[in-house]
Amino acid sequence: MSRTALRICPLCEATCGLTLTIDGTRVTGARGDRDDVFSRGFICPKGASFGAVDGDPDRLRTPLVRRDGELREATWQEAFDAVAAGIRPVVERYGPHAVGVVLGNPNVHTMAGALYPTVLIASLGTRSLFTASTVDQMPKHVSSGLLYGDANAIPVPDLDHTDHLLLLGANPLESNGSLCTAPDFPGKLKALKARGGTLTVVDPRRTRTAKLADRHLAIRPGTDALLLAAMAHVLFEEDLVDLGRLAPHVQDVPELRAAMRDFTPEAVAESCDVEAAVIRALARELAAAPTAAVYGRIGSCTVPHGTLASWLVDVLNILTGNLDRPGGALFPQAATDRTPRPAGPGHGFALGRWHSRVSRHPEAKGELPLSALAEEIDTATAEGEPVRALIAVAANPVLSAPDGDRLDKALDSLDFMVSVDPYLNETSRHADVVLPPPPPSQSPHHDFAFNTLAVRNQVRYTRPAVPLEPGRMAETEILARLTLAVTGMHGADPAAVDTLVIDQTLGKAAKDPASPVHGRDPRELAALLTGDTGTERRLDMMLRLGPYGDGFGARPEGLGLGRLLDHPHGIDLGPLRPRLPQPLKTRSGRIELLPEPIAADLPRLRRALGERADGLVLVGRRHLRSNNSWMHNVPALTGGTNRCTLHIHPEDAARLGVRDGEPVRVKGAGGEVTARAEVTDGVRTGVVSLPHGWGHDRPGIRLAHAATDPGVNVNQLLDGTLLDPLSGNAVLNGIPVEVAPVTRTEALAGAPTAGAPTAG
Ligand SMILES: Nc1nc2c(c(=O)[nH]1)N[C@H]1C(S)=C(S)[C@@H](COP(=O)(O)OP(=O)(O)OC[C@H]3O[C@@H](n4cnc5c(=O)[nH]c(N)nc54)[C@H](O)[C@@H]3O)O[C@H]1N2
Ligand SMILES: Nc1nc2c(c(=O)[nH]1)N[C@H]1C(S)=C(S)[C@@H](COP(=O)(O)OP(=O)(O)OC[C@H]3O[C@@H](n4cnc5c(=O)[nH]c(N)nc54)[C@H](O)[C@@H]3O)O[C@H]1N2
Ligand code: SF4
Ligand SMILES: [Mo]
Repeated sequence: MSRTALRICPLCEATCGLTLTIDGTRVTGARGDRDDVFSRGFICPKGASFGAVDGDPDRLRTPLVRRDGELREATWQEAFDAVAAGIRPVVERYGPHAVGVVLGNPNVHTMAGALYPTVLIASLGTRSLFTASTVDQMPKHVSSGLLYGDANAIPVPDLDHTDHLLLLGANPLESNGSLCTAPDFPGKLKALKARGGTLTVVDPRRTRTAKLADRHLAIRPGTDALLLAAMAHVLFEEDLVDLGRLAPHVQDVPELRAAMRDFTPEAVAESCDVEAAVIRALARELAAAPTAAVYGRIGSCTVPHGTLASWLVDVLNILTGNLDRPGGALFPQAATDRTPRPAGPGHGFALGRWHSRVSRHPEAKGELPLSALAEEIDTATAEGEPVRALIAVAANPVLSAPDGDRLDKALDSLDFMVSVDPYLNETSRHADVVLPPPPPSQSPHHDFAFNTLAVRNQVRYTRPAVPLEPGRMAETEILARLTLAVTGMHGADPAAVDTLVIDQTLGKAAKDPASPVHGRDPRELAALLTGDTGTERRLDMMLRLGPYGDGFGARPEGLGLGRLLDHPHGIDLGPLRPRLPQPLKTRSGRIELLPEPIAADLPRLRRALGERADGLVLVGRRHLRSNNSWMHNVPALTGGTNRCTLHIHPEDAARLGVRDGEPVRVKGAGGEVTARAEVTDGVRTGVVSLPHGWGHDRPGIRLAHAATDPGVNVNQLLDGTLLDPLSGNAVLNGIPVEVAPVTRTEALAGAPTAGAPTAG
């Protein structure tokens, strides 16, 4: 006897609504929910494999606690006792900064990850915070922080309405989009073309997205900032700057014009490998389009000038009047956003309020670079204590961050480590305690983060599709108990964490003149909250205080949890709308077009004008049926073209004597790996490509299927020293490598090679 249940897909940023088929407690099928107000039935192969991902037999079912050197099954009580006993002495003896916190990508895909880590970090008081953001989008946060005064104010391209999209370093046909939540991104690009719009893709690889484009520019990796600066130069030079209605909200236009003077198309052409005439055409097309949006992602962020490139993306949208207008790039307004405050000067955005101990990296958004995690553990300095204990939540930095081998050793040297993770993998194998969350079918879902990045305003919530299995603990409760255990309140009622947050939030709102509950009694408000769990009550509170909320009765037709539950397929809140100047929180109250830290970094970009390394550089790639480091254990999603092979252009292969299908050695500053070559003109000359998230061959992991075709860890080629200085973001693309065929004798010696065809 099967039934169906709705579940928002947590497997990528597109947030599609799924209809799950459930037999007993097992998810046996998944299809797109045609009535979902946002995704309208769209599904991809990962979503279709929801049941297999959810029911993976290698998922841990009980906590593990290390005893006599071995991780053994334990009760939740024993596990949290061990956490308190492991972390508290480190805090008491060495202070809170000796406890590191590592937050990985899946935190943005769970309600637990959205609601609890901030409380954990604040109550622990540690500055040793490392997250996936510094191997991903930190440059965009920094550029938004500097331009708009709010690191989370990220404009999103209006995919459904734009006439012209310039897309750099993104491959949404495989990734399904990022910092731009759009179910059926491929369909939206096709619709753009069908309505007569144009798509330009800038990518050193001829990706599936590039194949869809009207124009594909195979840029040299790492040079997008130069290309974009030259486009800004042309806009000034040819008098194409037109801020339109943005004009009263923007400052520093003349200063920007002067700063762009040296970046002529002719000066950047050779570095970028894009002809000057083409760069001029790009700028003219952008200015001429009725509406247009420039959008950059991984390939524009994880490079040496990541912050400058991210800033220039917005600069071009601003100079052409496309920021904050339909068809351009707009600021979404999510249902759980804070009460919008009246427009006016804000506190601005500060960078470098503290520094990492060893390499003196500045903090950004309260975080230190993930690239520096290993050295912060394994290097003693006079500055202060190294990280001696670690709390990792949904993070696999041994594969995701530079120099996994060094981190692997560093993790082994910790006094104590706890991982909240469903798998025993390359990182969690080092933990003294592993706390496994339930599979997604047993968790509630709402997208706090991705709704602030969505191409249409909407709100959806799905309760657990399957009840918690006996012996399981909700991830929200795991994180609440973890917070209590590490802050000296071990054993207290986990509901206390929610109560604390609710009291604080309502207390603040009651004092805020802009809030619909200004002047009301916070206790009376708290009593009005609905929901079966603390998590639901917090969602109810955020919805009711939010921009569409019922204001606890002030706007009776507004949103709350009850209304959301009445609309299981979600509530549409309309297209993105102009919002400026309200989102601005800069000290000037305007868009600060040429902020001082950016101006101070431009000389570095100017120096890059003359640079052109002649060796090979490596870029990454994603595959539709994968997700970073943790989805190689699902047979339905591996094999075929989802392989850890080295893409290399036929000309480079011929020059180096590399043959298709044969093993090649790839050497970088941090180490070397051996992978099978895949000779293809899908990658331009001078560039090779390996995907990340592979290398499942370390001892002690429990990933039976992944271990049959482990692949190699591309991040071993990095030594962790290459960073974008403003954001601390790792350089993961455009890294210099040497490639050579593995000689016959070496091959006979039988080193395992990534990408070898597997049996069956
Ligand atoms: N070379 C190279 N390296 C890269 C990238 C690249 O493009 N190239 N991309 C970078 C990017 S953009 C990112 S975001 C990072 C991602 O790297 P990480 O932040 O390490 O994220 P994942 O590999 O997605 O998953 C991390 C862990 O979360 C666990 N997990 C899965 N679901 C859940 C859950 O519901 N709850 C909990 N608690 N845990 C869960 C998984 O088992 C896994 O151990 O990798 C980065 N590394
Ligand atoms: N199927 C699948 N989907 C995913 C993920 C996954 O692992 N698999 N990961 C998720 C995560 S965490 C993220 S952050 C997003 C990322 O989403 P996207 O940004 O779309 O990620 P990629 O597919 O890696 O695309 C990056 C592209 O940049 C190109 N590139 C590399 N260097 C340069 C350069 O210097 N300049 C330019 N212009 N291009 C360059 C690469 O060739 C690649 O095609 O995807 C998310 N969705
Ligand atoms: S596109 Fe993303 S959210 Fe949609 S079904 Fe696929 S993995 Fe899930
Ligand atoms: Mo990411």
